[in-house]
Amino acid sequence: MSGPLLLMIGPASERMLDRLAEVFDIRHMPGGLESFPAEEWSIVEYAYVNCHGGVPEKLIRALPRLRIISNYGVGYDNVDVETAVKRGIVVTHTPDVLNDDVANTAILLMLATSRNFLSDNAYIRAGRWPTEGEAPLSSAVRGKTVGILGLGRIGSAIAQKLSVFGVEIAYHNRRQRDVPYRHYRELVEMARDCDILVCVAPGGETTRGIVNRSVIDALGPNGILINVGRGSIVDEPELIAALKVGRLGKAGLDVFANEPEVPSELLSLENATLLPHVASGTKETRDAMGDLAVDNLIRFHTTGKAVTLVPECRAMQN
Ligand code: NAP
Ligand code: 8YV
Repeated sequence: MSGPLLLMIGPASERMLDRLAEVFDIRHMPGGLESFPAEEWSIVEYAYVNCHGGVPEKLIRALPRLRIISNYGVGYDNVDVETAVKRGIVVTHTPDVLNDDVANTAILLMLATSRNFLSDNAYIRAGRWPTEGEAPLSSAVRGKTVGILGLGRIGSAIAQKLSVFGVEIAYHNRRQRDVPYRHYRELVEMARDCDILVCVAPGGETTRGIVNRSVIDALGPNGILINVGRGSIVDEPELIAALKVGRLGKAGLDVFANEPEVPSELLSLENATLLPHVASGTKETRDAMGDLAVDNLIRFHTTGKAVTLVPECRAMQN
């Protein structure tokens, strides 16, 4: 293929590669910048990214003609957007198409965690039912207060789905929204008032470690922490310490501080329900995310305008 060179950072599906190959000359970068021939750095205008290492400042600086970075995922804390904006590089992401599955995963995690489904599953498989009798009782979500950290696209979908569970809903955002749920200016106050805290805020410096020891302690020994946002939002060592001694009741986690590594202490805790970052991981949603990531590149190439720019870049296309 003789089209413009497209740098691929991270995996893409066959469906995506087939469409991209009709337009671009695809080059993969399997192991960092050094794995990509230096003589081609100066001709790259298009980049696709799907990995947590992402596109740091060093990589942007090494590609002087870069014009667009298409991120596979709605969260773009893996891309140095500030440096990209300064260089006039458009950054795109894949919002909305994953709201439903990510919200479903948050609800599944919340129910599985409060109802002890994974430890009950282990209990029956270990043959303990006939010998030890009934498994320990779990806790209902009905009548509880669920605090949502990050009432945006996905957080709102979670709140909507929660409406059939008989729970009270509260939220913490920096800005109050016109919604019928109680807004808390301080996260720690919301944690004090709620039974279940669902984190679905973005990663990055403004949210790093905001679920800290004070927030965890405010949630308390009967509290449940659910995280489908980013691992960096939660102080992971503090979370583990609290789960170990029962200062926090339980946690359901889809995201971790240093993925794909998960601390062994967390793996051994029965009061933690763990998923390997699969909240958007259905075939249908991943296809929709892939279609949008490819649309952004092809539309930008053919019309000069991408489809779903991150907020920091929207002014570039007006
Ligand atoms: P969104 O629509 O931008 O919503 C994010 C919400 O977080 C906004 O309401 C925002 O409100 C709030 N927020 C941002 N910074 C905050 C801060 N410092 N303190 C308190 N609240 C803050 O984003 P979305 O589409 O719902 O996605 C949210 C995040 O979910 C993504 O960024 C990604 O990290 C994560 N995600 C994870 C998976 C997964 O597979 N586990 C899949 C998809 C998305 P204010 O601006 O008013 O504060
Ligand atoms: C991942 C996500 O992008 O959209 C996001 O922000 O975290 C997920 O959908 C997906 O796992 C691809 O890496």
